[in-house]
Amino acid sequence: MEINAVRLWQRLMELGEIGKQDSGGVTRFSFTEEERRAKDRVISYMKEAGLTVREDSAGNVIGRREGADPLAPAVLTGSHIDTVPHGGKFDGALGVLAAIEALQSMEEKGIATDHPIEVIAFTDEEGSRFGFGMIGSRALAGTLRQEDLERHKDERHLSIADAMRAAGYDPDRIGQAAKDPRQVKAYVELHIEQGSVLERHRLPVGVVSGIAGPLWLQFTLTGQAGHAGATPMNMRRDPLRAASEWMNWIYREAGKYPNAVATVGKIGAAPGGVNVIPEQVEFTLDLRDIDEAARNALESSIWEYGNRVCASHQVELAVRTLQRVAPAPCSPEIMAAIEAACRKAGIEQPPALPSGAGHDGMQFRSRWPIGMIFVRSREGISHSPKEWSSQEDCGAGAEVLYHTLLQLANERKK
Ligand code: HGY
Ligand code: MN
Ligand code: MN
Repeated sequence: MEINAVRLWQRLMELGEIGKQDSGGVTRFSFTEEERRAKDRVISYMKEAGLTVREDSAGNVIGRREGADPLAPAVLTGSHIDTVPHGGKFDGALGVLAAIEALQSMEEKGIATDHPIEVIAFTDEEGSRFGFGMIGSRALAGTLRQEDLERHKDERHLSIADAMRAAGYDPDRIGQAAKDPRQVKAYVELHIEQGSVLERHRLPVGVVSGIAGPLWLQFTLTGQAGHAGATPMNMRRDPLRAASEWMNWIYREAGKYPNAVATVGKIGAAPGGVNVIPEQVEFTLDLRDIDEAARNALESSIWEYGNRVCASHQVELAVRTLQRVAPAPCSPEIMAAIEAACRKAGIEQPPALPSGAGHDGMQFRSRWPIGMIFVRSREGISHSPKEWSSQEDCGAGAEVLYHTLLQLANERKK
């Protein structure tokens, strides 16, 4: 094995202590003190690996290893170190730390590459704090807008811009984080699968064929508050009744699509009294499919049913689109490089599989080729304190990333 799997594991466990909760999970939201400590720890690892480290105007931490040809476009790799609430210690962190491990191993072996390689820890991939994710990768792609930073707010009504300023960044400078596509050759990310395909195949590593696109909607239904005891059932304008009928219909409808998934992750009722018919209900919908046409068809049927069920309960409906990310296919060339790297790592015939989860790479879909390597997740569990991948599988994934980066960084651009 070319990489040092023990060092990688130690760093994974160390980073997993930052933001650790009593639940055993990890909570590290963007522009918070926990995230700052995690970034500083990652910066120290990057320096140990001999990388030149900088933080861009969007808070992305970037470690660069020069290539023989200083003008050659860079090969990018990395992932995120922010988490969902009570998340696991592998989601995102594995991709950042394995990339650092790969470059440190190259350095220790005195291996040069033609192209420079950059490891990036992206700001706020999850969207946990502001309901708007992939902030750092959007900034790198040049698609992050000032209005995005003002529009999305956290639970304390602080905007992304406010939080950036409080953390010492200048939101007016986010444009400076954009990368010129001519300066980038490829992007490849190692990530846990967060599903159970690899476990079913009894394989440690897989090659990602494409990334399903998340659509996040926020629905607000407004009816009439009333007395729970004195208001007959047929005289109510109950938004929670409309919402529950709608949600059940959404789950059944999504089940008719082969690759679609629909999740209501957040719900709130106001004023929130046991004996009060709610006046207002708000809930979020996370809708995904690897096929954009299927997701669009499902979305329009959901809107149609929603309008009907709200009208039947005389409830008003307002909708906000929080984020709409198109599904992203992976580059066949990078997939081939990963397959060759698997053979070098002693893993024959790794399966190609789609990613149901979203990832930073999808922000680059129309700018430079992207690829992803998956590592087996125990019982397919993620976004949970029970998220787990073995030391051996993490090492295997990092070994495949090492060989993939060497291939991509050494091939002369055609
Ligand atoms: O939501 C996702 O798919 C990713 O974990 N941000
Ligand atoms: Mn995640
Ligand atoms: Mn992730």
